[in-house]
Amino acid sequence: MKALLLIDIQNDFVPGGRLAVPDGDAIIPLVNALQPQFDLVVASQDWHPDGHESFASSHAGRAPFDHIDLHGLPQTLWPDHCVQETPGAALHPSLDTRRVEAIFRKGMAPDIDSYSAFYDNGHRKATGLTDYLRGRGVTDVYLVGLAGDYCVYFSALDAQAAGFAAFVITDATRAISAEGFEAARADMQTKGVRMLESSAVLGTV
Ligand code: VGL
Ligand code: ZN
Repeated sequence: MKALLLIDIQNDFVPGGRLAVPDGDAIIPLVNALQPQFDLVVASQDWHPDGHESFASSHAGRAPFDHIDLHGLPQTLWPDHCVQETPGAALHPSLDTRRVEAIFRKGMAPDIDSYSAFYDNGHRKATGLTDYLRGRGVTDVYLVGLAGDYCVYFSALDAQAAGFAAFVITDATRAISAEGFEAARADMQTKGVRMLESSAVLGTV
């Protein structure tokens, strides 16, 4: 069983949003075209309370993209983004959600960030996605979405570590930084995550 995970395809992560990933919206037609190729489609949604401690605005004297220690974990500080119930936190209106059977929300605990759709950054609390996928008989997990150097990256590592075969569809993701994605790609490949292009899935080589 093959599952497609749609990672954080939300208004705040596309141009015009509060934490825009360059060209982030360009993946959406491809993501929509890919969905029928899979047995199961699941989405994740970054879903922060107002005042989340990953926001620079929660730390006096700090600016977005500063690095701090947050309760013992390294933390990049972000612009306020994906605040619960705001338009920026909504899934992008062009994303076809008709096949999306479940949406896993993350980043709700105010004191810890959560890049992966499977766990918070301290691996303390599971979202339940692993059990959900196992319960559905999933063996292979394909990842698309935003951002390639953060939430797609950490979700792919957790999928592979959980025993799924993990695949990142590289032309259906965009990164906050190109260098960040090159480092992420190298690390993912070292850990067994495979990279492929959508043409390999769509049969349009
Ligand atoms: C993300 C930074 C902060 C992501 C979420 O979806 O990649 N990045 N929160
Ligand atoms: Zn976030």
